[in-house]
Amino acid sequence: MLRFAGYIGMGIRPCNRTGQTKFMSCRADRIMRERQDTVPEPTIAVRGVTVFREFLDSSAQVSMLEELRDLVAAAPLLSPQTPYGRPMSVRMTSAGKYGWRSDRTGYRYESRHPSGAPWPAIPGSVLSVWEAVTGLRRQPDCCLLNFYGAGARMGMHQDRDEADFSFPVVSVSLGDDALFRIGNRTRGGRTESVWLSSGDVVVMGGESRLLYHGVDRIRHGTSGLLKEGGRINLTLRVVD
Ligand code: MD3
Ligand code: FE
Repeated sequence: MLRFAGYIGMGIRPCNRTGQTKFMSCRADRIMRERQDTVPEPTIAVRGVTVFREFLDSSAQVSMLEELRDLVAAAPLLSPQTPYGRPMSVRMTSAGKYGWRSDRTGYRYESRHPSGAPWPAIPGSVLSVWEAVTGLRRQPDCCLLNFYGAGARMGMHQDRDEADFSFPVVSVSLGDDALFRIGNRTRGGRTESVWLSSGDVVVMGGESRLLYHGVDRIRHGTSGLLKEGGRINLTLRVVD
């Protein structure tokens, strides 16, 4: 189901504090053996952020999307407000032990959708990506689903609502192309931008975990995956 089109190098580097380095290298060895008959496409690493281009082929994208439709049916998309009272252009929902929420009172993780229902389980296809690129036995606590319709964007921010930054954050892009911008550990300064396309997987680990980042724009209608266009980004995080 998964196509390991990206070169597995820097991406397989979670925290060495977990004491799983041995397990990791075994796994990396196995992936490399499995990969010997495939031609690795180059993976880009920008400031330690690793991009696995077309990690998911189109059939894997379609089957993941089917699981995401069930997820959104169980936990409908929300239009979050920023703590400054402005509406976010990205619509969001979550799966897993925690969902990430934003409203007038701030950003936080919560155990339930505002409907009162617990968040649905993280789909198996999504957990497979996490396992393949991180090699961690620890599963993520949160799968945040961001939906970008025409004109949606996400301002520069850090992901720092989690307890342990030694765990990586993994992102899966589906649907329309997005211009992703990567900055620095503090706000401002020089940035570098990368276009992300459907099926790309990004790993932010180690030094890159606390870099400012954002999504400047979406090229609406560049992918045929979603009939009405739009982009879905999944971010997987260990929360506590
Ligand atoms: C780089 N989402 O949900 S994912 C977010 O495409 C978020 O929807 C964006 O930023 C999106 O918080 C970007 C890629 C990403 C996620 C976390 C990072 C890049 C990161 C943390 C550190 C550096
Ligand atoms: Fe983020």
